[in-house]
Amino acid sequence: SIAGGDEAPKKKKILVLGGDGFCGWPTSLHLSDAGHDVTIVDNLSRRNIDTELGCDSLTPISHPEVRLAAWEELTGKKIGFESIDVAEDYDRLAALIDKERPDAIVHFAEQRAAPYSQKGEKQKRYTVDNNVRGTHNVLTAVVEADCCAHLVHLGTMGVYGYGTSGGEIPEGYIDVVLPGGREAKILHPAYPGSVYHTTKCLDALLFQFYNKNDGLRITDLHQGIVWGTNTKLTAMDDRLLNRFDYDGDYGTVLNRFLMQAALGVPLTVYGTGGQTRAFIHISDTAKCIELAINNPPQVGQPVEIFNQVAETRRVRDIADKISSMSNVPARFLPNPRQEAAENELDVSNRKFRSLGFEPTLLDDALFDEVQLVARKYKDRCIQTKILPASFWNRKRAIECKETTA
Ligand code: NAD
Ligand code: USQ
Repeated sequence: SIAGGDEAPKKKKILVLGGDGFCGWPTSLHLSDAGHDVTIVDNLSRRNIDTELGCDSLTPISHPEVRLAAWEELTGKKIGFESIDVAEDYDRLAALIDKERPDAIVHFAEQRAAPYSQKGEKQKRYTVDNNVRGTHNVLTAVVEADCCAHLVHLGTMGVYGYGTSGGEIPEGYIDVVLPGGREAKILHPAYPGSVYHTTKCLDALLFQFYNKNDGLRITDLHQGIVWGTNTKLTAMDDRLLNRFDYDGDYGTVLNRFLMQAALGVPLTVYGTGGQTRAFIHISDTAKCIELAINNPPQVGQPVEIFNQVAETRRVRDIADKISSMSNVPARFLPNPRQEAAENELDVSNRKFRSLGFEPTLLDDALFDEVQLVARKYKDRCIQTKILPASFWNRKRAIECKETTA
């Protein structure tokens, strides 16, 4: 059950791990704007990976110090910043949690690109080490500090797998009859489709254990693909701009298509484009996280799981829509990924809806905002970074390289 009734929204002390990233930055501003006392914890690894990949956000993003000073100058509100590697600097993370005793910890601080996680042995190992270790460090630090922080983790719809369930995907749990006849509610089976998605499944088991063993209050948000760039807060000033990933590793499908349309580059549809996925706008990401923070699970309640999605769409339908708006054709590429060519996807988002979430839909004209941003910064695009650059296995790599050579 969603136990919001007895805990009315109040000013909370919130740590936002990964608060310099694409979802974390607008969420930090949203929470600060709502009156919460926010501190960002980030090791800037995402900015370093840009350097490693020879690519950059399409939008010019300011250094965290500049961003935070601009926010204070414009609103009078202060957001703290701690440069801590959640996976590597356990002692500093634990000391921060012990000192601050936050009411809530929002955990975005993971390597989040499926293609990057499949790129090679270095990236596979980094993704597992960074994500699983980071999550476990946070859990251990909360237990050791004996603080009652509510952990709100950004998980993924990808933990359920695509095309495997046949019916509506529930919010986290399914009812089963175990061998011997006992009825039980268990986590939905995990069907990850990349090393990255696998780390989110491993996170879920860590949450289940720490919830059961130590009584931690945890909400896991199974989020769909986030699209859009700016929220009304990041659009207030150029120094607050949010990042826009467009490259083959970090760019996600809808933003990539909108950017490609703005540049007149054929839309990169992988395979038949029959993949159906869940989507949510960046403004709704921030609003849903606020709803989750304001509605923590009760002590003793199992891990709360919400599906953080607005709607589901098929990749080729999105390409058709953007093609007809822009007159830029789609280009069907051999799929660099190992995934079902076609799948249906029906997802419940009843819990957020019951808390008042009114999702922004793809038809709501926000495409214009993304395309305006893409057009404004199109000279920053390195066109050679648009094609896929990571392959799920050797067979996929050979097929793709032969076609795109
Ligand atoms: P992002 O890469 O833009 O942001 C992640 C942030 O975490 C970066 O600023 C990075 O520097 C930081 N970080 C990573 N490892 C860290 C560590 N060990 N210590 C400290 N900081 C660290 O990613 P995003 O798109 O903002 O995604 C945030 C979270 O939301 C991720 O966990 C991701 O799995 C989840 N999510 C994202 C999407 C999406 O479409 N972007 C969809 C569903 C779920
Ligand atoms: N795709 C294309 N063309 C492209 C890019 C992608 O056809 O140019 C296809 C992919 O093959 C895939 C689908 O679009 O079938 C989605 O790919 P994506 O890169 O937009 O999203 P994904 O890899 O699933 O990952 C993103 C985020 C990740 C988050 C996940 C939510 O990077 O952090 O967990 O979305 S979900 O997909 O619901 O699991």
